[in-house]
Amino acid sequence: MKVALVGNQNSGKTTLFNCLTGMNAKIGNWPGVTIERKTGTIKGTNYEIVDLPGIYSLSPYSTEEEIAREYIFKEKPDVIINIVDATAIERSLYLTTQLLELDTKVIVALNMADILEKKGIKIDEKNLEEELGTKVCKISALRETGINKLISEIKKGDKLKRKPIYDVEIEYLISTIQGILHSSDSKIRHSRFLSVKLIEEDERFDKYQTQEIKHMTGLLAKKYDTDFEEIIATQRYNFIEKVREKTVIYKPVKDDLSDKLDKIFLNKWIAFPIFVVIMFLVYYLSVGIIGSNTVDMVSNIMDSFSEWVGNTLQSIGTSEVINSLVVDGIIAGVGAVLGFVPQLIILFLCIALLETTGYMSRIALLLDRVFRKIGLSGKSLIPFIVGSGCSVPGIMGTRIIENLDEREMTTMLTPFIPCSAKLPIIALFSGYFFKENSGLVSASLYFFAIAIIIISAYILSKLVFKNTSNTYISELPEYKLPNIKYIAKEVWDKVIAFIKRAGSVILICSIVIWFLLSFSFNFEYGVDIQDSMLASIGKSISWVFYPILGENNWGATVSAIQGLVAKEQVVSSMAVISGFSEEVGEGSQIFGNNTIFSSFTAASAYAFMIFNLFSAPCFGAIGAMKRELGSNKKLLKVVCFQTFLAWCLATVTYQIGSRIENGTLHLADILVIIAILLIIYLIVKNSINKKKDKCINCPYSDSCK
Ligand SMILES: Nc1nc2c(ncn2[C@@H]2O[C@H](COP(=O)(O)OP(=O)(O)OP(=O)(O)O)[C@@H](O)[C@H]2O)c(=O)[nH]1
Ligand SMILES: [Mg+2]
Repeated sequence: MKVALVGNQNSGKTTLFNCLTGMNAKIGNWPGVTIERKTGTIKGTNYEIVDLPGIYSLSPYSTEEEIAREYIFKEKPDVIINIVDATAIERSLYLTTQLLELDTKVIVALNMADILEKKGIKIDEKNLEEELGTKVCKISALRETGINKLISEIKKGDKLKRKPIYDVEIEYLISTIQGILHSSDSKIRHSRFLSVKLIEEDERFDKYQTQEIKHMTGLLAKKYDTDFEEIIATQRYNFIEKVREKTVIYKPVKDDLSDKLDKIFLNKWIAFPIFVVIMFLVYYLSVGIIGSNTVDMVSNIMDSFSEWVGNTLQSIGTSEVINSLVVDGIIAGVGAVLGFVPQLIILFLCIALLETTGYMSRIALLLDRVFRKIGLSGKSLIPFIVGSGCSVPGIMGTRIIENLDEREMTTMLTPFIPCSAKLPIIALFSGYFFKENSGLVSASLYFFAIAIIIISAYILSKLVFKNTSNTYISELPEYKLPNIKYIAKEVWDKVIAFIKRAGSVILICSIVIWFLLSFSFNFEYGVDIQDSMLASIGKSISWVFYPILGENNWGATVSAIQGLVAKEQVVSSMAVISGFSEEVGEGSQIFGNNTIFSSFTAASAYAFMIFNLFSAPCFGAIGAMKRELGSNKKLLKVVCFQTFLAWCLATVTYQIGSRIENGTLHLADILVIIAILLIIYLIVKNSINKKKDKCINCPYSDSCK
């Protein structure tokens, strides 16, 4: 038996899936969490159950909606459990009316029963069952109530008779078309659904269309003065309204907390400052407070551990090479990254809170108007916030955006948001160079990233992605108290994934870096670090970073390049390289005196962070971008754009920052730079306008596009 979970976004499908299967699929309080189907088995049975992305109708608009529709039609589930958010019944029943047109058995699961009373909503389950002509079960997926009854309903037959929805004439036309369809193919499935689609003249079902059906539809169409798509939709809504009147009673509730909170969080004047303060707090807590308190402690533990391992290895008689591999390579590299786990726990905790409480959707709505002006949609913000944990799910989350140009632009810009793997870089540099202001500096990078995203989106929507749509966000989830179990699981999963990466990718890279540092190209061990393979490679390309660092620093160069493997690897590599320099300073192991990195200044540190923030993301995220962009050519363009932009921004940052540091920044310089930028802007704008004029007058403009 195959059971499919179908319902609107954010109605609780995945929560029910987890409850029925005992699995741990990702849930979240915003629309579009599930973007791929997930299969499991209902506990205590052998029924296969499939969790699908949320849909609002059976006519898909975006990629993940297509997945849900495909499953229903191609995989032919035996039972559809239609999850309906009982607190928003009118909106949810639209899909229900479509599902009831299929030949598949449908059970309506009225979810969120636990909060109905608080919201003053009373639903007569039996009556609703009569009105819809299908089985209805009141459940709470979160509190796990009503679940056994739901499971027992899956086994039973589908005895209730579906109710007519439309006018008598349309119903008559539908049954006539059903007759025609059956006479040409006696085994045809979903004939009622198909007939409605043929009446609506939906192009996707053209292969079933015949002259006879067209003729009959045309005759009836003369009676109505609008097209059938609209008539069908209106009659569905009329049906839903009648059902609601007969089955739902609303009692006035005095204080709806969600409304009250929205008066604050969506207030015209204070909403944006609140967002800034909240994001500042996220970074202040994770990098600032927790960072400054844990960095020394963790580095002391690591020092003692590596000393102990070194002594133990020596005492059992290992050779110098092996000792160095373990202590200077593996422990230095992996340890440098693991030291940031306490900060990451706080960052993950904050992101999970923003996601589950429903605040993230408020920020999306808040920025919707700004984003739409620059060719993005408010929905783009969801990938951006999910991306502060990791870019990969952020990039995959772009599937919820219907418009192709908006989606590709969001895919391209999501890696700009500082992800958790970039946090070690930010924490390391800001902690050392900006000390008590480290929280402020880290938060500044987050807002800098948003500013660059807005500017890039504006320019890209004018130059490349011109067909953006102006879709707007129409749904706001309720504020919900964070579910401790869920948050703990989220944080745990992400921390474990981070530690696993340290134990695999970072470990292997550390060994490679140790090898390249320990040997020269003649394979001599123990050569001066400046003669090592890594130094030779780094020196040949370090000129690329000269404008960012103000010097040819091969160590920083090779470390930044390793960011392609994993962004944490930048820190790990710096730790291994600095361990190889003569002396390692107290508490400031990487930037202490006599290390390769001791020449870093605040300006080059900030510029280096900027480069790592905006340059091409790690291979994992590049792979995700390839999947979403669907072509290597586009991917190459995107990666080049990101890296070139990163280099330019970092160069400007260093050039201005170092002049501020030396006190040699002249107002005249700034004015000349602004004038140059203005001229470039005018030239670009002018050439775009010229191209536009040319296109308007060109006879091939349509095919050329
Ligand atoms: N109060 C209450 N909240 C619930 C219930 N079921 C789910 N939720 C919450 O509703 C939100 C959405 O749950 P999900 O299971 O992610 O919803 P979904 O339908 O899978 O959403 P998409 O994957 O985005 O389509 C989460 O915050 C859940 O904790 C319920 O029975 N009662
Ligand atoms: Mg889901």
